[in-house]
Amino acid sequence: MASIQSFLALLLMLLCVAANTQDVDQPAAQSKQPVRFEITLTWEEWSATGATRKMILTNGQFPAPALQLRQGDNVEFLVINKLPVASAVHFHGISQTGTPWSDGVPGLSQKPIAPGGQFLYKWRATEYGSYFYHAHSRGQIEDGLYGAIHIRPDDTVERPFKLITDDEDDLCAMRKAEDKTRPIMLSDWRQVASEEMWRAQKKTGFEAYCVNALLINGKGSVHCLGEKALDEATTPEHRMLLGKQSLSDIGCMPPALAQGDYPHNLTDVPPSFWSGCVPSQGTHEKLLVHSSDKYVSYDLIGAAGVAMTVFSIDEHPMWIYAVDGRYVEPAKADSLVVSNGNRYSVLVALDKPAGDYTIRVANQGVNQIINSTAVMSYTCLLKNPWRASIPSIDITGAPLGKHTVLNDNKLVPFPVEVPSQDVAQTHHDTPLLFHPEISPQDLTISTQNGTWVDLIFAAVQPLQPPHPFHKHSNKFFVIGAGDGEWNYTSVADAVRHRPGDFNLQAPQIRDTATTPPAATGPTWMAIRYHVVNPGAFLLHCHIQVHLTGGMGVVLLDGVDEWPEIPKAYREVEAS
Ligand SMILES: *[C@@H]1O[C@H](CO)[C@@H](O)[C@H](O)[C@H]1NC(C)=O
Ligand SMILES: *[C@@H]1O[C@H](CO)[C@@H](O)[C@H](O)[C@H]1NC(C)=O
Ligand SMILES: *[C@@H]1O[C@H](CO)[C@@H](O)[C@H](O)[C@H]1NC(C)=O
Ligand SMILES: *[C@@H]1O[C@H](CO)[C@@H](O)[C@H](O)[C@H]1NC(C)=O
Ligand SMILES: [Cu+2]
Repeated sequence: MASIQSFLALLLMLLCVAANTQDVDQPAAQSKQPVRFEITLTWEEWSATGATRKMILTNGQFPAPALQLRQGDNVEFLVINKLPVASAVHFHGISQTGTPWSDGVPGLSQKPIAPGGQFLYKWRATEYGSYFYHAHSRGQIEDGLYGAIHIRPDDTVERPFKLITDDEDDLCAMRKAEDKTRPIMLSDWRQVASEEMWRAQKKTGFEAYCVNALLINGKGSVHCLGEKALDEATTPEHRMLLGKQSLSDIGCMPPALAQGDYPHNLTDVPPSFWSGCVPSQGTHEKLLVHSSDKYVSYDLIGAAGVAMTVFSIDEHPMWIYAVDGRYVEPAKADSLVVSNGNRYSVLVALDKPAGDYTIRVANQGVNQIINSTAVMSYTCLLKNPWRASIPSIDITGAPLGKHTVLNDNKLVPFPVEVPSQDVAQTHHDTPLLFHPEISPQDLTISTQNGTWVDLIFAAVQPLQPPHPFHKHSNKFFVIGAGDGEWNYTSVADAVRHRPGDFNLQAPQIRDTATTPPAATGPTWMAIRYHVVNPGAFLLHCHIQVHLTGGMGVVLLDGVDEWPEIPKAYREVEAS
């Protein structure tokens, strides 16, 4: 009996492998030919939400086309800039090992690509998983330059799906779902272009922390929730900040809380900055699934400029199996927060009656109540009559019914990696938002190659939102976070005083991690990374208005092993 069972299991496995091979769209034999992409950027009218504005189109599309790669691929990515302004493209989460000149940060790793110019990025897809590419010039990410990247893991990389089930059939279906994983880009949209917002922010002294729509794969609508719905959704947290005021018609917190001790002037606030809801109906994203597949996999990509999105699919819990392009021990949840810059790969069992299930996205911050929807639709001829699916979250992202919210802090990498305890330097940086007096030296950290570095983020002002910090080049370990002031000389010192706030045994491995919110008092977060890739890399908050406001530092990694810049890159005038 046992041997028949194992024979069947083996047979299923073989069938699974055979089926997988058929799905492969590139030759199985790893060719060393680079995979070439070419994108042309243009500035054109586009109607993402039913309302038209000028946006950056990539090969005439928004969002930019997705890149499908295999681990180990050499990539050549040509950017042709037909925008009226300079630009550059960053490959978010790609380590750029040995190719720091292809990281795409103008003024740091390259010269800006001038209007009419082009630039050839060359890099190797050393790691598997979900990434994305986006503009890294001024606020251009908010004008629509972003597209998904998926790097299919090498066959030798162990998948974590055995931790979900030992049913061979299911495992096979999960592997197939992973091979066909599809991006869901979560982003936000404003009625006005980023440069106009920037001018308005400088003129008024106010940060543009509200948007006009949330988008799912570039699609959405401007939906005016109305006073009644907004009132009903207003939480005690909102009320505390609002005092006697109420949310604007776009669900936005009014400008009661001026940040920074410099002049503020409300006279020149452009329409739609805080208020002015003009409804418009765009297209609605529809994701087709087949129950015969048993599972579908999505790469949730946090491409928003400002919004911090809660994601859920009605009646469909998700197995979160990778974060920032690294496997984790799968964790089951009904909703999760996808912060700006993060990627979560999720498996969804397709075991519900055929029908249409609403995908819900909502902003989590107190800055604004705004939401969006898409639909996951089982392709089946017999699905009518259909009922509306049961909402899993409300318009503020709060869970409804019997519901598990992903506890991000409890995720465990698969496999676990343990960072060194031999730390060469500790940097304690207060976020630099709106601190123009800080000298350039304070904005630069120089490291020696091969050393380990601790970076402490202290959120000290009252009423700080969570800041999703993204590090360019290699991933880091999130080793600790907590409340209160950081008054320690090193992590080792802090561990002695507050061991419960640290995880050095199985820390998460990410390229984007979010500081705890500092609503009523200070908080901190500690990350540790190994300097392995000499070059100039940015470390910054991925909330776009925080980055343009100055919340970033430069890591001059491995200055002792600084690379020789290839002649071709040194000479690129990019014009
Ligand atoms: C506010 O801006 C307006 C328009 O630019 C200007 O006329 C006014 O003097 C400013 N007020 C203050 C207090 O600076
Ligand atoms: C936000 O959620 C509400 C309630 O579920 C829904 O009616 C509305 O269509 C959603 N907004 C958008 C833009 O999808
Ligand atoms: C930098 O250090 C890493 C880790 O020790 C090593 O693998 C790499 O080869 C070094 N790079 C250079 C250019 O020396
Ligand atoms: C650090 O601050 C905490 C309060 O936040 C205090 O209890 C502790 O004594 C301080 N530690 C040091 C080393 O100053
Ligand atoms: Cu921030």
